[in-house]
This record gives sequence, C-alpha cells and structure tokens, in this order.
Amino acid sequence: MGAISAIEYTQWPEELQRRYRQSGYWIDRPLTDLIQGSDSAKNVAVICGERAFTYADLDRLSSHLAAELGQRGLCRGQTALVQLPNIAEFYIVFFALLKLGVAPVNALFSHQQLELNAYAEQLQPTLVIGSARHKLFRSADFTEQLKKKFPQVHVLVLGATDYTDDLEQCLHSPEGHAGRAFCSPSAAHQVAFFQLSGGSTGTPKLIPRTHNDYYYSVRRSAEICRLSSHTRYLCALPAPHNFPLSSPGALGVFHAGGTVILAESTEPGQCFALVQRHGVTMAALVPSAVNLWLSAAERAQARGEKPLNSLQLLQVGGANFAETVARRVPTVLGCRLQQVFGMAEGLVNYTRLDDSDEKIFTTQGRPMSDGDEVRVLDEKGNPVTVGQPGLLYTRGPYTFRGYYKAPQQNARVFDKEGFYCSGDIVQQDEDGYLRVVGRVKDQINRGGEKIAAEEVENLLLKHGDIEQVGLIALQDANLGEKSCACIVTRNAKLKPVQLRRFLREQGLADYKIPDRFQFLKALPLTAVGKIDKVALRAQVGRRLLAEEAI
Ligand code: J2J
Repeated sequence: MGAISAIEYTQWPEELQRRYRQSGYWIDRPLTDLIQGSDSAKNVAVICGERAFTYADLDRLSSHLAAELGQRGLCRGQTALVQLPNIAEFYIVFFALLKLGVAPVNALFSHQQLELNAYAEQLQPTLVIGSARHKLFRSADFTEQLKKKFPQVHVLVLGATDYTDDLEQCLHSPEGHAGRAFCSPSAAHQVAFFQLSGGSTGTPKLIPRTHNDYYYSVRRSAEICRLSSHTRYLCALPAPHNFPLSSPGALGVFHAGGTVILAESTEPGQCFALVQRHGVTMAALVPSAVNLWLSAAERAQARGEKPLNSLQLLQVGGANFAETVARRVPTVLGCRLQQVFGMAEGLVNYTRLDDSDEKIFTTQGRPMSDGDEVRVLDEKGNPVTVGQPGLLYTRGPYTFRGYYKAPQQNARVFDKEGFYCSGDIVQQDEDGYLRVVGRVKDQINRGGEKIAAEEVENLLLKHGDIEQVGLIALQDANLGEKSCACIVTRNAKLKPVQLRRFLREQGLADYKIPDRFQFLKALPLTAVGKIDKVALRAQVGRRLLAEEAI
C-alpha cells in the first residue's frame, strides 16, 4: 500500500508560521537532531536497570531499527501504535520511528484494549509495537483482532512471544544495517508524533505534534530549567506523558547532553535508591507522589539517612498542588521546587528557578515563551480583570490547532482566532503567573491521571441495568481526586463489583474504573435536561458527610 507523504493536521495560519520562524521558535530541524551528531556521543543518555546507553548507542540502535522497519515496507507518512513501559527501548523506538517519518502514538502502559483500539481506529496504524510484560501482548488474541481490522499491520513485541517477532532481535539482528546513518524524518513542519489528550469526551483524542513546535517547547524548557550535560534526570512518571517527555523531560535532557535515569514508577523506595546510586539531580512528580516522597524522606531522616542528597530540583505538576505541601518540599527534600502547569495540547507554565518563594509556593508558573498568548475570559468571552478567575484560552508556537480528525470537538474548544480553551479556570496575576483554581471540563484528575467522565459513562450505559449515570470527582487526601459513579438502576441488587468487572471486561484502563459507586433514586438535571454535576457533587458530598457522621 502506498503511503501518503504527509499526515493531515490543522496547520497554524501562514502569518503566525512566519512570526514563529522569525522569532527563532521554529528552526525547521527534525527532533532526531536531539540524539545525532552532538558533542555528547560518548555521554550516557539513558540508564535503565543495569544497562547504560550512550548517545551514540541511541543513534545507532534507532537507525538500525529504522532500517529494519524500512526493509519491511514501513515508510514516511504512516503511523504506529506503540505501548512500552519505562524502558530504554521506549526512546530507541521513538527515535527510530522519527527517523523513518512514521508518526507514533505512545499509549500509556496502563492503557488496555479499549484505549489501544480507539487509537488504532483513529490512526489506522501500519505498525504496532508492544511489550510482552503487558497482558494484551502476551498472547496473539489482541493482535489477531487488530490484524482483522488492519490487514497491513506489522507487529513487534519486546520480549519473547510465540506469535510474532521480538523487537529486541530487530535491534541487534546481524543483518548489517549497523552503522548506516538511516535518517529520513518527516518535514519539520509536519506531524512528528501524536500526544495523548486527557480528554473530556467519549473517545480519547489525539494531538498532532510537529517537529517544529515540539522541538521548540523542549529547547525552551531545557533553557528555563538550566539543563546541562551534568543533569541527571529521574524519569519516574510514565515516559510517554508530555511532562516527563518534554517539560523539559527526557527530550530536554537529550538536548542538553545529560542522562535520563528510568524508574518503573514514582514509588519512593525504588526512586530514592536510584537517586542515591546515580546521583540524580532533578526529578518530576505529580502531587500525589510528592506526599509519598515527603513521608518517606522524613522516615529516612529519622534513621539518619540522606538518600536525596544529590537532588537539586523537584518539578511538580499535572494536578493541583496544595501550598502547604509545596512549602515542605525544600525543607524536607532539601531541593528547590518548580511548579509546572502544562498540557499535552501545548502551553506549559513554569515557575522560574530564581523566582521568589511566594511565586514558587503559591502559583503554577507563567508561560514559558514570549510567543505564548494567554487570555483569561469570563463565560461570555470577555476578559476578566487581573487576578479574577476565568477560563484559560491560549495559542502559541507549540500549542496545537486541532485534534486529529475531530472537527466537532475542535469547533467546541477553539475560538475564531484559534485560541484553545483548556477547560481550566485560572487566575492570572499582574506578572502573568497563573493559579489553577478550577475546571469546567468534564474530567476527573486522579493524581495526575485524567479521566474523561463521558468515556466511562458511555461504557456504563451499555449495562442493561443502568438507567442513568454521572461520573464525578470526590476529594481524596492522597490522590487529590477520586472518581465516583452515581447510578440510577432498575435492579436493586446491582453491586459495584459487577460493574467493575463489566468495565474491565470491556478493556478499560484500571485507573478509569470508578473508585466508588453511589446508587441514587434520581440524578439532578439542569434546565436543558443534562446531568447537573455541580448539584450532584454537592448531593453526594452531603451524603458522604452524613455517612461519616454515623
Ligand atoms: C493544576 N492542574 C494542572 C498543575 C496540569 C507538564 C506538566 C503537566 C502536564 C499535564 C503536561 C497542573 N496544577 N500544575 O502536559 O507538559 C491539569 C490541567 C491541565 C491538564 C493537562 C506538561 N498541570 N494540570 O498534566 O495533558 O487541568 O498534561 O489542563 O495530562 O492537567 O493534562 P495533561
């Protein structure tokens, strides 16, 4: 099958493209530059368990894989579905696909059949790469199903299986592509890969990211965070997530010639051991993980240990971060704090390293670029006065202009001037710093993991006993928010355990399965007949308080 040469996406208007180039934001270079031909060839780029990969290794192995895939017929303009855990091969595959001009979507390792199928439906991939550590790739069933829908698809799995080729062998096969400088990325103004949206609608949406826009966000982030070849960055959040990939994340570290140390999760025991062993200087966490790190660090201190001695900077973002906890970071962990408010769609805000304590502890930073345009608007679309809460609208040199093939959703979230409404309610101070104070999007932020209420509601509505359902957030001391499914059922005997199983059987990721089910006689409705989530939250909140009081 012949490949189209470029993947369709909503481009920036010419006038802005010109401005972004003139300002030096867009340099018309591919992301593959990050690991090629730099002075850092001999530096260690990635540490993964007992294995260390230099920049030269990353370049060689990714070229090798690109050549191997090229021989199998993969070529520029095609797409791939990738799901790997936090492992060095994640970056090797990422760069191999960039070198081929094949645009991947990197699913989270917690994603299951439902999410992967939804991405595959949208992208029609020619290549699927998974890991034998994930249950979906342990047997042939899932890939057989994919092949029925997409007969052209090639499947590679990291780890031995009895049904398909091992990715590992493609990296090291003796056929002799080694040393060949294989590199044929898509044009810099074209789609490099797809980022995942946290979503607020029924199906997970894909965000096209171009070389030009993503590379700029990485370079500028690395500059703000003052990365250098001495940076030793702990990647403990899921590697494909925008925060640990680009803010400045692993790609920022590669740009600076530093070292990424991979952790399987943010669990403090494992992370502290890695920090100590590898002299980690910088890490990125979501707020719920910070709480665990603080408790673990206090316990370590009580034993007279200082496992985080080398840590200089902790970035925190992805969800609301309480000021009281923020203030404890420097004292308990002994490092500087940087708050990060970002989104896979683009705009990223940072507190700066030399900001006052006031700004660092009480705000989520300011836009990273002078090219970022931010508007805080009321419901009628008028600017609010400085310091007042309003909806965040933004556009800029690394903020996307449209979800992939989703015209209806795009019509809802972009205004006439191409400003994207993130669904966050923010306050902006006179210096341009933002505080995130609320949200209008129908999304639950469960410890940084985003759940689109509608996606879970639609699945529950397929259950024959359910008449109405509304998924809402409940406050949670550890995760910030948990999800609660409020259900009107025609079957008085229906139990949460049945509903959890029902959702799992449909292949929904675990983190999206409601933490709580609340059975109600009726759900409050708005004047137009939609479920009134504000009233529902209040109603369930009152009920839970009453239960606690008993
Ligand atoms: C409150 N809410 C926040 C913060 C994100 C860097 C950092 C984070 C993300 C990310 C990212 C928040 N305080 N500090 O992509 O590059 C909520 C907002 C936002 C949504 C985006 C990055 N930081 N949020 O979290 O695409 O609601 O990106 O719109 O996963 O997370 O989620 P996501």
